[in-house]
Amino acid sequence: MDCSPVSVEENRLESLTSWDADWSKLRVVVTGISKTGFSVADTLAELGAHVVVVAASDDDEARANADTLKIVGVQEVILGQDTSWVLPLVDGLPAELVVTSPGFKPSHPLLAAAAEAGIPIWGDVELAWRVRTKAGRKTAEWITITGTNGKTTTTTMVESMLQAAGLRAIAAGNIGTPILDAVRDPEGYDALAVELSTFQLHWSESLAPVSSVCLNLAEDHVDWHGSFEAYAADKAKIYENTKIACVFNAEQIETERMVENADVQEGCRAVGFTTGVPSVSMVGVVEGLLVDRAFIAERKDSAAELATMSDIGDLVPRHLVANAAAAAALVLAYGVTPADVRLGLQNYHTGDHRIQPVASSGGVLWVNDSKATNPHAASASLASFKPVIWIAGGLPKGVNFDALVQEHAKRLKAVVLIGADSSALASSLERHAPEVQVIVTRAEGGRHADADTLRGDAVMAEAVGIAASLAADGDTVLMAPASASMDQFSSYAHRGQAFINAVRELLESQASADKES
Ligand code: UMA
Repeated sequence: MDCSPVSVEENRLESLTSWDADWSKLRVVVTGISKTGFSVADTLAELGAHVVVVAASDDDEARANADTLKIVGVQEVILGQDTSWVLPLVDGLPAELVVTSPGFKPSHPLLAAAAEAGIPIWGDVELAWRVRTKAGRKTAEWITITGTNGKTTTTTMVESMLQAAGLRAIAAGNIGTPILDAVRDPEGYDALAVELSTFQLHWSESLAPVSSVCLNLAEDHVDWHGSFEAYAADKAKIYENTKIACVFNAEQIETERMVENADVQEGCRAVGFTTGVPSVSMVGVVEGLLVDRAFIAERKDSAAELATMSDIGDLVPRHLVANAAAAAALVLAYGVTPADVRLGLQNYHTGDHRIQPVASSGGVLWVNDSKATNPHAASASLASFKPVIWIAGGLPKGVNFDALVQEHAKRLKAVVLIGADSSALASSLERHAPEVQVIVTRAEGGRHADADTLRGDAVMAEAVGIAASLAADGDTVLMAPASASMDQFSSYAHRGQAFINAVRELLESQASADKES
């Protein structure tokens, strides 16, 4: 392989700042062939670039994507673990650009070789920013959201508020829809609610959002970034070049420091969000109302009502209030009215069985995330709470729980295992969270028979009872099984409903016992 320094035509990449620029025959290596890699290679092929895709995966999905990409004009697709370490040539010459999927660490040999050879590396988000303007299509403003926890909720709330204001808007980015898919929409959008991971921020330079937020900062993804400092530095990039408002967490000084150190556009303001009473230039909460003390003329001595807690939901945990305050600040900066902030919150639904608060009693929050049928989904909900009594287990589908347990061991107070056979999860817990108490329900093994779905209800009632005996003020009991439901329930909805019923029955019986005593 030739890794000698490349002669990128001076300024060629600098001039590539719109869809209509001259991308033809640009030699690009794209890493990854999943969501991101596919969207990047497809975009670049349409732009006339010469593209070689490299990915370690060689499964059916990767091969199907490779076939499609070749049809749309991608030069070559190289699949397989061993070949994925090597930076390939394009048209027999060194690449002029690498566009990487977020899953590739900067230390990955292919990226390290590109850096060594002086080849610029972008992420899909940098590419999307550069192609966002196109003659005959609307150019969307971007509202960007990052943070260790709560990104997806806040991004979805922003989307809902923008849509309530009658704008053509969509949530994209780390949330699941690749940003290039949103940018390439034929009609175009007025605004995009863009969830960004640090992996994506790391490879982004040119973004200039209308408003931006880092919701919070906690140790995460250190393996990818190399250190917590490097992770925090990439998170802070969210604020660079912001045009109107950098929104920070007034309860976490680190995010305010990021704003102070950011290079923003002339006139951009720092706006705080808080779950407490807001100071001037903040959105916060006064007597159960979400209020704006940042975007009203009389902010020195008053605040304007945006919404009530019941506009957000029946049961509103603190982190959801924080997310709503941040989302409100982001869209108010863009010019959305208070009435549309309220309407957006009213329209916003996390949906049944997806991180659904079920009850709050004696300082214990009960949350149903039956839709978390795999470790990744469970990870997202575990990340929202601490300390957690975790009800988990079920049909494991052969997945590995080690990474999930390792990542969240510190937030676990206890684990209650359901499922006909949760030995895989139990052994991960034994290895990676040996200090955490694990209690197994007395479920018998085997699949349920249709006539026997009551067994699931009994299992769940037992799990809820155990969790209640362990829970104390400030704890969250989270049912996020990280596994499918079919071993003991007819569906994830049945499992979720069993949890809801069991919690309600338990709390009712506790309340009547309290009354009697
Ligand atoms: N690959 C390699 N070698 C590597 C790593 C990956 O060859 O060392 C290849 C795989 O074989 C596969 C592809 O790269 O072909 C996978 O790429 P990817 O891991 O970047 O995943 P995508 O499917 O492209 O999804 C990514 C985000 N995933 C990650 O950042 C890990 C998705 O966020 C995002 O929704 C999607 O782009 C669209 O923007 C997921 C995520 O877990 C939800 N994000 C993390 C988080 O939220 O904590 C950051």
